[in-house]
Amino acid sequence: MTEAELYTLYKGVYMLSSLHPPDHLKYYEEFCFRPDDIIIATYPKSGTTWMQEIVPLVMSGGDPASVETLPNWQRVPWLEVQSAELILEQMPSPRMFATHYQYNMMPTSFSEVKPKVIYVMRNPKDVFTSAFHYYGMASFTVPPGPQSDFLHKFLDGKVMFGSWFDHVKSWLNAEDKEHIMYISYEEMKMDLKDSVSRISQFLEKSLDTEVVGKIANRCLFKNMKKNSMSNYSSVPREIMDQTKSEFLRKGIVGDWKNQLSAAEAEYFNAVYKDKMKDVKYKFVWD
Ligand code: PPS
Repeated sequence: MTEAELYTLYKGVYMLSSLHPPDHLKYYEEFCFRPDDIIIATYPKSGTTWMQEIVPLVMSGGDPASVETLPNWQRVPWLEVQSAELILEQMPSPRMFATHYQYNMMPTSFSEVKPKVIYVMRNPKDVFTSAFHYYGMASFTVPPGPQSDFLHKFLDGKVMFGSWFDHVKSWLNAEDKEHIMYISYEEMKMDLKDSVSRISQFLEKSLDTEVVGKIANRCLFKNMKKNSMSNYSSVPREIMDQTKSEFLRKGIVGDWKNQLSAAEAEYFNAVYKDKMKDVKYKFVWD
């Protein structure tokens, strides 16, 4: 299957035609946010599922009921994917949503209401590595083909939700940054307790140290991997073939070193340097 068969160009980026048909995109365009909504915004493969575990636990004060009974896509639904079972307008406040949209794709109501956003970033070489395996196991994406081909597609933004560079730059250049928390996958790996604590402060949810510790423990890779509500094990094999690559695959920092050749890493670095030359943000991986 090719890009032309599986993707639609929407606001200049590739979207999956099967998951995001025109009526879903229109619905999102007209969506009305509430001031107490919480949005997890990510470029794919940057830590979305992880945050879909952390934020509900923070908001419930550590009560695991929702993460034990609801799949991640129901407890923190994607705004660009609508399902008949879930009417977002009927969800009680505070609602939690995920989105892979770039900042400039967000609808009018978002800039008017300014709900809280947690924007998760990850070293793009690890995002590439994770995506390469994911595109190989998810039947709704264009198969990655040879790694060198996929590398060019990734660096040119010819993949779902467009270019990593455009995505990250769009959110870093957002207006009204006081309602956006920026955090990286790497910081979460380095100190999950501290990350949970910072997230709870940003969400104005006061938690004692013991609860923070319990949440961090639940959200460790090895523990989330066992949670059938978060590991995509209920998705049929025809849609996600986890015998090819697990959704919760390795969960580490720096796996790109096992994936990219020296020449590929050098090329990646050169593109990165050029595309990120005007960005002042200090990334953990730089
Ligand atoms: S998606 O498809 O965009 O929703 O994917 P996303 O959840 O953003 O990213 C998937 C990667 O995140 C890893 N992951 C974790 N790493 C560490 N700890 C925890 N708890 C965790 N949960 C998910 C997941 O394994 C994917 O990364 P890779 O490198 O492929 O393992």
